[in-house]
Amino acid sequence: MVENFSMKTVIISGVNGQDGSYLAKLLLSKGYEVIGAKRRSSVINSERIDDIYDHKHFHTEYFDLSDASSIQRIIAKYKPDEYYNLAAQSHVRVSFDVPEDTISGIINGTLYALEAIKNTSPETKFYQASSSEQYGDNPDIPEKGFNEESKFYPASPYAIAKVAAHQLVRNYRVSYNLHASCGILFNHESPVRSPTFVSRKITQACAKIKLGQQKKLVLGNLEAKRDWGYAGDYVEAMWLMLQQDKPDDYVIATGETYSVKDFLEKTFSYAGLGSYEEYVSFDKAYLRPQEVPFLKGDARKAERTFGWKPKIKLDDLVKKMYDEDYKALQKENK
Ligand code: NAP
Ligand code: G4F
Repeated sequence: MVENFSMKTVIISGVNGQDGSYLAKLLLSKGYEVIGAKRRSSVINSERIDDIYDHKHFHTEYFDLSDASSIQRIIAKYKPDEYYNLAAQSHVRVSFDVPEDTISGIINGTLYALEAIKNTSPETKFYQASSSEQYGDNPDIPEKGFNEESKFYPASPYAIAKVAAHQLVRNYRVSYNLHASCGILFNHESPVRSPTFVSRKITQACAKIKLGQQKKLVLGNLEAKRDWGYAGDYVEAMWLMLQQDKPDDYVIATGETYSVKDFLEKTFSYAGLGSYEEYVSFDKAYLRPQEVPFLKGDARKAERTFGWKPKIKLDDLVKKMYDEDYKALQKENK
């Protein structure tokens, strides 16, 4: 039970996920009472939050995006100061395989939370995990990258759902005067990124190859370009958005874009393995029915409004991820 009623209370949905775990740690360090909402799983999958599980200001609740009553229950129970809507089926390629689950979870999960806040806790500030995938294959790319005014051309069930959820948040902000903000975050990675995403798949494979535990790395499209930042920096931006007097939408990005090939080159070179071409092969299973070829974000509004700038860029991110993978694998082998 929450004990200290003078502390600010926050609910983080998807607390088991990459961003949920970074955000929970950040908010505990800022003195919040943190309620982590997670779904039930048949195996324990809370490794990312193991180190805070026994923290006296950290609590967990079960919920599911498909279960309106569970979302209403936790919002009515805690009437949190802030609610971070992070839970989602977040894998773009997988969204083509499970479109209904992805779309209904993202749209309904957002709607249920907004309705519960409107009806039972209208002072709660709401953060929406919007995505650069919403820009999709928009061919009209401003020189500095996509910004808050750029048009959405979503190119997957995931992105279509994120656009709908984004519009829902804007509609509830205007219609009901809720403090509801959307962070349009470009790709952000970390040592705890799931290895089903290309960044961690590469750093982990590279560390295994270096240690003689893997020979080949099988990938899809190497030409796609992404604006990759560090999750630890990006959760700070989420929090800053909710500290503003007025709700709004903000792009969060590094402003630099690199191809998957560039990511490979940087990682294999840092590992001292020479050319990635010796190790990498192609499988069309990793292609998407529709690809997003290019993403670069313009985060100048966030910098102007609340002074946010990324601290870690791609070269350091690659080193950080590779080093952690290498250390963990070495430890496992001892
Ligand atoms: P992630 O690591 O995949 O975490 C997603 C979380 O959502 C997990 O805890 C997952 O639970 C939970 N979840 C999935 N389906 C659920 C359901 N039906 N009910 C309850 N919980 C459910 O994703 P992330 O990278 O932390 O991203 C956080 C949010 O930001 C997501 O909404 C994502 O779409 C969005 N986003 C991410 C990026 C990025 O580059 N990381 C960029 C822009 C936007 P399990 O652990 O049980 O699977
Ligand atoms: O790492 P990815 O799967 O990330 P993607 O699709 O950009 O999505 C991530 O970032 C979004 C923000 O823009 C989030 F909204 C979303 O939730 C997620 O976090 O793929 C990056 C690129 C793609 O172009 C993909 O085709 O890498 C290419 N790729 C090449 N080989 C691969 C692979 N992607 C994966 N996952 N696995 C491969 O083997």
